[in-house]
Amino acid sequence: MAFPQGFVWGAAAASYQIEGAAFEDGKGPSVWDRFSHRRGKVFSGHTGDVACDHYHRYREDVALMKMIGLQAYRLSISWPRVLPEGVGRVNAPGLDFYDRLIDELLSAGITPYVTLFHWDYPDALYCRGGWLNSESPDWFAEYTSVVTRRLGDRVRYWMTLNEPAVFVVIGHMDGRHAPGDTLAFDQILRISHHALLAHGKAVQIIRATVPDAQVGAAIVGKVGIPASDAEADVEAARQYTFNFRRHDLWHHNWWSDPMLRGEYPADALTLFGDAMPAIGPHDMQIIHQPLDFYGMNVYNGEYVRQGADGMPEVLPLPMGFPITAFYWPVTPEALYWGPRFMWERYGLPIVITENGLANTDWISLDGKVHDPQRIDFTRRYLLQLRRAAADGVALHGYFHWSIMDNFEWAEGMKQRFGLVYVDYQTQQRTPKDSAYWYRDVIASNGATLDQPPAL
Ligand code: IFM
Repeated sequence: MAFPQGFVWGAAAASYQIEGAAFEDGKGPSVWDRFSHRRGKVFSGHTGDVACDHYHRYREDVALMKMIGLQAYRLSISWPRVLPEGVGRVNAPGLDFYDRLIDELLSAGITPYVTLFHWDYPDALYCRGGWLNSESPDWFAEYTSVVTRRLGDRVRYWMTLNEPAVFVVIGHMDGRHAPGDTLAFDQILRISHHALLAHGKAVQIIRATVPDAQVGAAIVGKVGIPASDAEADVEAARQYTFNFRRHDLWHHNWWSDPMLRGEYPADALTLFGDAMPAIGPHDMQIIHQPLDFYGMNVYNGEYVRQGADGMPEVLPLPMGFPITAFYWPVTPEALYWGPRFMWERYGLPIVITENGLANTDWISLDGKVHDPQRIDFTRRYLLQLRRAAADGVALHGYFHWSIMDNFEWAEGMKQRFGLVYVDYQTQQRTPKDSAYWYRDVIASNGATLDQPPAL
């Protein structure tokens, strides 16, 4: 059985994680350039200064994408590479890089899907208050306009923000990601509101500058997986996914209800009370812009049943449950229930903007990289996604995270997520077994998922 006709097969990466050239060709510093150089912030002092050197090796990387048969590639733009001070002066060599990359992709027959913000925020703007500053949505709108006016004649698919829950909370409240702040919850809600306004303004700019644009965002959040087929457990998993019981923003609908319904979830507003920032009379209208697809990053979920008190209850994982090198549980059903719940709630075609496995891959004595776990992980998840399509969920496409090993934020180069192995000393690329396996999956539009892979 194949995926629906027209389903898009891709892979993804992000600017700071692969580009390198962190201080070249007029690029301004980002908060990640600063943070990764602070002692003790990133595993073993790793930085993205060079990363995969994609800035210089993008032609080789696009050739690898073509070899794998990717139909689409999700990339992100480094804001300070394009606008070193975040606003104002445009850095021509920075913009030229993306111009060349897009042309290279198109000439390889690969459709670019561009994310405007995947966390490398201009340090110059951070020094002006960053996302706390009420001007920050306008800064993002200005940046968006510079990018879309240059690339919009060739790029049709756009995403505004990647995983706002992560850069807002892990970056500004937990301090484990750049910029490394530990702000109070009311400040976090203010940042979150500004990020949503930035999204809305950016969508308006994209619509005004790109003919026939297809626009979304890439959201991450809890996914409840019903512990059984019983309707009570399905409902408990749905409630767990969408209902607010604690002061956390790790719910899809914290971001997507304002974007797609023009309102914050009512239970969250009650719970957060006075911590909420003042909301301007037109704010929700600005945030609530029509979108074309629902982008979601899915790595795992939690098994939920209806508890004795009628409330959702998360089941503890049994001892020895499969986990990735990141210690994330392997829960393939998340790629069934996540898309299904979002489709039910928002009615937009789903794009899996990220999904993949962190592993401890290395080059074997035979010179190849054998990664049977990645193949098995991806096969299990994709079979669940295909089940969602069979059950009527409209699916647009799937982007594997990641095309190549890269700088995994606070984990540095410790976690390898790539279909292509990168030797960070030599910058040599080696497609892993999973790259060849994924090539066959793409070529068959998913039909080969039924065949046990030759391991
Ligand atoms: O590498 C990250 C990516 O930047 C955002 N989503 C999750 C991935 C794996 O942690």
